[in-house]
Amino acid sequence: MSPPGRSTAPRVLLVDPYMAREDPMERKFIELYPSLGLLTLGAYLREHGVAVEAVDLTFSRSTQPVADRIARFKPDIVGVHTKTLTRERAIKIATLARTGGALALAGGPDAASATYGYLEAGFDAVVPGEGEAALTDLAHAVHSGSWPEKVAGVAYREHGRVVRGPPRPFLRDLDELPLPAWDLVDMPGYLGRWERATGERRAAILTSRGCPFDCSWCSKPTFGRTFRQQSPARVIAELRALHERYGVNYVRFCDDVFGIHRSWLDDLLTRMKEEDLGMKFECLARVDLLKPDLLARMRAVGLERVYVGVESGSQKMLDLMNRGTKLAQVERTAEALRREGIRQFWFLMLGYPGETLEDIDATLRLFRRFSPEEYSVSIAVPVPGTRFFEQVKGSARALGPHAGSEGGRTLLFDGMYPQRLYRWEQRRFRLEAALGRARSKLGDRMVGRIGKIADRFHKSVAAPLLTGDAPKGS
Ligand code: B12
Ligand code: SF4
Repeated sequence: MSPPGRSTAPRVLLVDPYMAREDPMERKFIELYPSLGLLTLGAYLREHGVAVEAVDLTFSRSTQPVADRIARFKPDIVGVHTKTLTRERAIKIATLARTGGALALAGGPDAASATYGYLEAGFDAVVPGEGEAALTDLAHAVHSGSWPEKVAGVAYREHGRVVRGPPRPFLRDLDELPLPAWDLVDMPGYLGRWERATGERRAAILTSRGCPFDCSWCSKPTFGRTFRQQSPARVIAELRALHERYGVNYVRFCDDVFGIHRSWLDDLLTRMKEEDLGMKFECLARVDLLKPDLLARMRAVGLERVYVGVESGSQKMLDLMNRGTKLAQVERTAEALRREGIRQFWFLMLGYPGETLEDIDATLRLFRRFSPEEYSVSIAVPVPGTRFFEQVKGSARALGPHAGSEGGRTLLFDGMYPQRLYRWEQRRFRLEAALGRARSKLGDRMVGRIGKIADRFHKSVAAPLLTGDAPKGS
């Protein structure tokens, strides 16, 4: 691939096609962080003799920066990070790569679950799993003129079907990963944006890969149910580097589930306290792991906000989702979070098969009882590869090109009730959240009365109309 006379190091251009201005969610949440996958890939490649550059389109308006960089850097490989939301743009970048004489390579969650689609749409190859070692080997192979077929962990297309190279085992020790190559992206841009919005310099960090739990709707195409974590010492080294190099004073732990092993977390918290970096933090965790005494410890070390997958206020639904959590644990955790003054962000899900109006009401009652500071109520998305998808695939509608915006907002399979009912239910949660916020101004009695009127209207007018159970003539 590379012309004679070029430097001996292979060249890889990494691209994040995500553009914040086009993310429908972005209007609500200002949560922008560079892709940790790409930063780690970049650092690992460098450590293994590959020249790396990156184009992160997060703050861009077009793909022109990619075309410009391909022309200047002349990479052997253009490696694109993929999410369903950015699929169309990723495909456009594959064309730019091939036009520029580079191998077009896709990796990341969407290419892992739709490998064939990416290959058919113009990518030469896909890394559907962990990327560091596979991409390093591929870069050296391509640079020396061979084709991906010999490289473990790489998929490509041959005679119209996907051929997967030999399987590649996961990295055994995550401590071997170098610190992310933050210099590849516009860290001052990200940090400045956070600072303007919150007064804090926020960055993301990952301490583990994978998740051993088995929620039936969760898609985990890259790491499956495996779980590996870095040592607390390695995590501290990364926190220190972020603090010293970039003045970061707030971190988001981006693990699928933070602190799965209590002894590990206790060790990390002790070290964070000793290190005294003065950093606040937030994380996503499960209610069964967040014991009240642990929350108190975490609060003392700087925990500000926790994302919790509450999902439903009905135990029957939690069981159907194979969530492995109990309502009593949700209640205990929500109470402890309130007591400790830690912000709680609840993830709730509507429309999962088996859910009745009574189950939705139970979720609303739970929400009303605890009034989390932040929340998101999505409509269950049957992602291919999950048990949920298998259950509803007969009626599932494929995620369209705007899947990122549809996912979670639109009913993508034949659910128990019509689409309009779920839209209405989402509005009920919005009203409930607004009432919760207005409680201090309106007082408990007034909020209670409005809530009761809304409930009566829902039960006697809206629900029958929206589900089609309205008496004739109504
Ligand atoms: C942390 C996180 C976030 C954070 C930070 C995002 C970021 N910039 O990294 C926040 C909250 C901001 C976020 C936002 C969004 N996220 Co998010 N997020 C995650 C989460 C929990 C971890 C991501 C991560 O760092 N993983 C660890 C790294 C090491 O893994 P990785 O990125 O997959 O990369 C490895 C391999 O995939 C591969 N690889 C990746 N890219 C490439 C490229 C090449 C060329 C190669 C060879 C290999 C390769 O190698 C990497 C290293 O081994 C994942 C779930 C998950 N476990 O992956 C969801 C996840 C990635 N997010 C998802 C979504 C949908 C979003 C949003 C689109 C939501 C929205 N706003 O609508 C946005 C998009 C924002 C963006 N910038 O892209 C989905 C994507 C699903 C899909 N098929 O598209 C996931 C999988 C969650 C899920 N199950 O639904 N997210
Ligand atoms: S939803 Fe969370 S806890 Fe459940 S399997 Fe997925 S990552 Fe693990």
